Amino acid sequence: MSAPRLSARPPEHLPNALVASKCVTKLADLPLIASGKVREMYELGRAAEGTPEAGSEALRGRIVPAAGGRLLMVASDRISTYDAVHPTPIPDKGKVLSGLSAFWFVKTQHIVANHLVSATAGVPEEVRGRGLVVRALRMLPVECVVRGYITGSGWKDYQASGSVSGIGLPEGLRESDRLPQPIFTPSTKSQEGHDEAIDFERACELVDDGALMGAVRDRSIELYSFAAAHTRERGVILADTKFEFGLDERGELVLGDEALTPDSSRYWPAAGYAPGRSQPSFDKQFVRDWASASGWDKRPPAPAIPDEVVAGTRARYVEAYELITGEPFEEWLTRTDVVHAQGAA
Ligand code: Q0Z
Repeated sequence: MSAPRLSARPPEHLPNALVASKCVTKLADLPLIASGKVREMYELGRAAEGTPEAGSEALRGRIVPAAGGRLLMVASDRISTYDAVHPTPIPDKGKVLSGLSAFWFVKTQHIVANHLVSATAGVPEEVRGRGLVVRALRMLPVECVVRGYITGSGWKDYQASGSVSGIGLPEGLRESDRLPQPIFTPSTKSQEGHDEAIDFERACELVDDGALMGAVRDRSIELYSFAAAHTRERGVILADTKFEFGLDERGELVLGDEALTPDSSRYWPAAGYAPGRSQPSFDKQFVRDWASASGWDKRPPAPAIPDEVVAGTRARYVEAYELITGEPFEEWLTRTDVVHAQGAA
């Protein structure tokens, strides 16, 4: 029995029609190597010739990059609620998310290295603002969740057992309460594509390196604490977030994927925060409220979103960008815009 082939080519089982529908015309040139519900990852090639690495199959098995390889990570305007993607895009959502990731990568460099290479050079014009050039990494097979507040699956686990991810918590916590200190609650993708909570010991086994996993946990908590303190001063609570790390060709730990975006984090407006109930999502609450009231049974296919809900949701994403970064969203668009020379010499 041969091991699954780890390839940087689009999977053969993906119908061409699907690939074509997911690729913006120009990007059809680039090999699509991973796609999620709302974003795509393309291979850009090698920055410099290096020894191609076979990659360790004990590790992720998603993408095994050549040493020095570059990827293009593209955030779409698609939005999902209740695990289903709506057919209606939220204009500029992808740009807001890529702008926020880039902001946090720059802002947290002192905590841990990250995979961001460029938001401009090497980004095809049609995905400017939404696309980030990143270093290809060997991703660790663990999702690094940090929680500063008790909500979602953490709240469910706490109610059932008094602990989350093997970490005992004080008695008497209410839903959405702030935790005495942030906790690291790793997870792993199960077959169904849903996250499966694991404890730290299991994460060490999966990564096959306890010291590395200890560093991953410590960096994750530091990243969360730094970001949560920053957003709290700007009226936004960072309840929890998920990081993904990888190793570069030198074996150094590098923060990858998206970072501290509303899609990988729970952001709550600080105004109106009250423990004892679930909190409204900063970005998606309009869509959730409308979807719940619409009578949709929350099973795919998700319904089209009305114009006023799209507009309100877009405004929330832009507001999140501006509150968190402290700059007008227009600045990000300008920084990533291609300046077309008009008869320039
Ligand atoms: C990220 C994902 C996305 C679908 C693999 N720097 C990296 N090197 C190697 N692999 C990855 C990264 Cl970020 C990697 N994902 C998650 C992102 C679309 C899946 F944009 N998977």
